[in-house]
Amino acid sequence: MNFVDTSGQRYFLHHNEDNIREADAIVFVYDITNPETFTALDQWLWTVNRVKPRTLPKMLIGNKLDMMHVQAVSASKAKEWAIPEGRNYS
Ligand SMILES: Nc1nc2c(ncn2[C@@H]2O[C@H](COP(=O)(O)OP(=O)(O)OP(=O)(O)O)[C@@H](O)[C@H]2O)c(=O)[nH]1
Ligand SMILES: [Mg+2]
Repeated sequence: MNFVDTSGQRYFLHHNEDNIREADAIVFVYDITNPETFTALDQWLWTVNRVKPRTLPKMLIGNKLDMMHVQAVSASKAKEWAIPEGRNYS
């Protein structure tokens, strides 16, 4: 199994289409202390959905759980994002 770690920077968004095309699953990771990383997910999802069938397995992970004391994106908000299309949230 190969894992491809892409840059989260917006500049690279459209430079990832080959990686996305070859993927069997996508893991979206955001930083629970940084709302911008959460709002950026929509653009990533849009790009993924544009090049792959919407049925591609997807998972959302909230990173930096050790920083819960400065959490800025609630788990319920993350679940709201994840659930509509059957995406898993961990
Ligand atoms: N406290 C804490 N810091 C973390 C955790 N994971 C990553 N970091 C820190 O967050 C910063 C960014 O981590 P990266 O792994 O570079 O993040 P990235 O999403 O790969 O960033 P790009 O590749 O630039 O898109 C670094 O300073 C890491 O040490 C975590 O679980 N907890
Ligand atoms: Mg990185």
